[in-house]
Amino acid sequence: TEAEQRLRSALRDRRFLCAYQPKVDIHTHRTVGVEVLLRWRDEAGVIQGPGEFIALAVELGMIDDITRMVLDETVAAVADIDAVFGEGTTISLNVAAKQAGDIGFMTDFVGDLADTGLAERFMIEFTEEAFFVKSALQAHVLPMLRQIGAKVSIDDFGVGYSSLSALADLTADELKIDRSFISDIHRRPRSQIILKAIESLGHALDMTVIAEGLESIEELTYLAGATKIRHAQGYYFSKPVPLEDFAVSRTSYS
Ligand code: G
Ligand code: G
Ligand code: NA
Ligand code: MN
Repeated sequence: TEAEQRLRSALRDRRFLCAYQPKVDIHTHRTVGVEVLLRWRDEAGVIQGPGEFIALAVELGMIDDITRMVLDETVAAVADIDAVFGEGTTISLNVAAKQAGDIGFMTDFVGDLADTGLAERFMIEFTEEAFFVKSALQAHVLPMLRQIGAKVSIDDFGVGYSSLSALADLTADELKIDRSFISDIHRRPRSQIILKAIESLGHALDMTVIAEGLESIEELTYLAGATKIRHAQGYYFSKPVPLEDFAVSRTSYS
């Protein structure tokens, strides 16, 4: 297909690049981490989100190469990441659901991560969907990551179908609440009740709880005043953009 051709040529011509989005402490406004999000420079030079490309890459078996490329680029950028966001900032990478259950791929990936000598700097975000392959994660993948000192995040929490059972069996460091719960939270009483329940569940299980998709001061004020959620990520602080677009140091967002 045409989309397939574009994907293959983008990989060949190195037209993929990494965008970075900070995770910020909503009380101190200090940057606590950064998520790496794949971008693609189209034929006209415009930077595009992955859109359907991630799903297509998974389908075509190209996602493993893409994931390695993201790891390589990020490792090469560590000094610059530290310069922008602060020394030792945790760096989060996404792994697709299908990869999470592929023990061969995950073994190689964890090996690559260990070889960088920087495994302790990294957090791997698995979408809730990945927790469908719970037994592989629990028995193999999470212990391997823990062994090398990398952290684990449960991404997009609350919108999948296995949320609570995943939490029962899997140990993760971070619980990232899906942005559908954060959007206009100050005006949605029923969502507020659910959000608070998720937050207390996460904290009771010893996880860092982070709100995804924070866009407005009203949402921030609500989170800071009515919940114990400490971390947030979203357009309110910064869109995901290439590292060189952070013109000034962003160790904090006050
Ligand atoms: O900005 P946003 O459009 O980046 O991302 C859209 C989707 O693509 C999200 O679900 C995100 O998790 C996913 N995504 C972004 N970068 C990567 C990546 O490097 N690997 C994988 N597997 N998914 C990614
Ligand atoms: O990995 P994950 O599926 O969580 O990907 C995060 C997605 O959310 C990316 O597509 C990223 O660009 C997007 N995103 C990050 N911050 C915001 C925000 O404040 N609002 C919205 N609508 N999307 C966001
Ligand atoms: Na993510
Ligand atoms: Mn997410």
